[in-house]
Amino acid sequence: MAHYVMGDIHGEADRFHAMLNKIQFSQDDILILLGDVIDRGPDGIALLMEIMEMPNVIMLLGNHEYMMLQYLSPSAAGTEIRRWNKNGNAPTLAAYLKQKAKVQQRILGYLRGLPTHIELEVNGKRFYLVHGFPGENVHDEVWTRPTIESLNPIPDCRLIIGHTKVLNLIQPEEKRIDYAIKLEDNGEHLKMLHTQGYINLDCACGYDMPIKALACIRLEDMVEFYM
Ligand SMILES: [Mn+2]
Repeated sequence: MAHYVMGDIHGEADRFHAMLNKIQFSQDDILILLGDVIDRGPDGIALLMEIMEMPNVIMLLGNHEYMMLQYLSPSAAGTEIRRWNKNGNAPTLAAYLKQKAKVQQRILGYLRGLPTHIELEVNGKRFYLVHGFPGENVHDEVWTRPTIESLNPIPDCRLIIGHTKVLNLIQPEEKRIDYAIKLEDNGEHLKMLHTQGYINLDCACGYDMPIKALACIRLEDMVEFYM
């Protein structure tokens, strides 16, 4: 039995399934998803419906699921409509609207019940997992971005996050394209980022970027997997 953590999937079901296969994920294992299962890639709703049926998967709320809930709330404000529209919602919204009302309600109920963080202990090591960064409320935990220098505010545990693309943390904006081209030329992809304060798993899955990867880490031995 092992604990696996995966970063932002953003609608890439093929990569998700290939990763499950690669880690030989079984019913005895536990998988924690750091949120942002939906948007950008094509399969967000199909992925959500699959994950909802997996009893050994713990999903955390990402800012994209949070945006979806706000957008689909009867009292959604104009800014909430525009925000999700600007953030790659098209494939998710189209697939959601094709579902029967009952299924739509099940999806929203599932998303409303998602925690924003989880603390767990594996082999005597403590972990705090969250989509954005530890914070005081839902908004802060799903939206906050660290810098490369940010330290872990939660004592005595390793912090594992998603949300902020590794590339954006390790390169200033004007150097990102050159860096990405160099990685691609070398046949490499983005890897998770280990800083003094946290481990970031967001390797740009779901983006139109040749160097993207879906990242996964096994908490027992901190072995990393990429797909
Ligand atoms: Mn994301």
